[in-house]
Amino acid sequence: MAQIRFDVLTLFPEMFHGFLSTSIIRKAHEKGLIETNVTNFRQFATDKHQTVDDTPYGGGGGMVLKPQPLFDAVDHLLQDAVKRPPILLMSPQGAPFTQKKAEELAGHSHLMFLCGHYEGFDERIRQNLVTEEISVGDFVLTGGELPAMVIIDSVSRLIPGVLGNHDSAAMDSFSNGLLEYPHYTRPSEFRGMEVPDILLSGHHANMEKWRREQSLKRTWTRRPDLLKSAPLTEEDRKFLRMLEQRKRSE
Ligand code: 4H7
Repeated sequence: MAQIRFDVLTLFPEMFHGFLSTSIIRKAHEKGLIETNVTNFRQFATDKHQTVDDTPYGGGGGMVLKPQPLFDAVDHLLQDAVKRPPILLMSPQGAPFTQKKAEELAGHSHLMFLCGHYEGFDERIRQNLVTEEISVGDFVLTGGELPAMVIIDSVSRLIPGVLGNHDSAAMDSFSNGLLEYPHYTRPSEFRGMEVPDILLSGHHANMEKWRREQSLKRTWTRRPDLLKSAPLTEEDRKFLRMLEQRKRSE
């Protein structure tokens, strides 16, 4: 049995085909570690035009997703489920998605994603079907499909066996609370642009120190907010005080 099953409810299942059949996510399926089931909830509409949306009560423009097709789709998908999974609604009004949330979701064996288009969902879907509303960032998209793929991707790579040992999830940015240090590969000089000498020195301790300082400097410059919660050593703090001092004396 797969470690985790993702059910996706969308009007545009084809948006998921490329994503699910590429690279690491494809391999995770092939290894039987993850299972994905994408359903077009239009098939649960009951009229001959397969209507899933309607005009809003109270007037105004735009269309609203009707409750019935989504409630019926969820009932159908969960008819044999022993336990109700978290039912996630992707929306700009949701709680911000973070690495911590990805780790929490990766602890479940089943997740369900509701992806909407149009102006939005009938509020009864939010209140009586959805267990969590999530936003992947402060911007507006035409639908919830890309956010669902973002979440499926970030959760899948946390499932044991999905990543190779080399790019294991414990190794990356955010697991240490800092941004990543710069990476270089051969050649040591390309169009006059050189690789920092220290990385060519072969001196392991110095290279590690350089990488740590580069991570700290990058985080300090680009995302100082992350420094408040990152686990820092006394040596890290000393380096950050040096950066502050250097800035003040500029
Ligand atoms: C729910 C409600 C997620 C979903 C409204 C979804 C950004 C994010 C959507 C809407 C999303 C995110 C419908 C509001 C289209 C905007 C033009 C789908 N956008 N939409 N309107 N940040 N859009 O996670």
